[in-house]
Amino acid sequence: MVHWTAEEKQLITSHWSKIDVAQMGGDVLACMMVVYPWTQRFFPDFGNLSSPAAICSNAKVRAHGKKVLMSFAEAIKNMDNIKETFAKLSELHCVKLHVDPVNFKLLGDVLMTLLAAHFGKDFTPACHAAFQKLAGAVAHALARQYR
Ligand code: HEG
Repeated sequence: MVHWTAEEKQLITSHWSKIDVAQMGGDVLACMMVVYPWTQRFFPDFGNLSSPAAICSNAKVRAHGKKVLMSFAEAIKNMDNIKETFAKLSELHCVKLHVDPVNFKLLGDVLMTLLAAHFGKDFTPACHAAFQKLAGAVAHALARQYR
């Protein structure tokens, strides 16, 4: 189990409360699809993904991104129990969708970049480290069914 210090928990919850999950979620998923274009193939029903502009304004991309970040919110509510919280989602991503777990990490990296852009100087190294640890725990929990 991942151990969290009181400072890590505080940094994560205080910053998380200041983001717009729908906006950030849409941006994260769109950015993942633009920067790592092979991830687009998991979403064959999403319609027009023909350019960065098309991806960024695609309503299905944005709605799915919101869902993804809402499950990060669940992780934050259940920080001491992330593995169990993601048991069902792990089954979906591993057994049904066959998403290569490398992509979980890439999504986490995109989230770090966008959090840094959003918070600027307030995204201190300690804050970055805490969110990196959270993204790592989420990726690990999602990949659980592969192990
Ligand atoms: Mg996944 C569905 C969360 C990475 C591809 N993803 C979902 C759902 C959630 C979720 C909450 C909806 C589940 C449901 O409807 O029951 N995804 C999630 C998280 C992460 C992640 C927290 C974090 C790393 N997903 C991820 C990556 C890919 C991917 C990296 C592919 C590159 N997710 C994927 C697909 C679906 C979901 C194809 C099904 C979409 C659909 O058919 O609606």
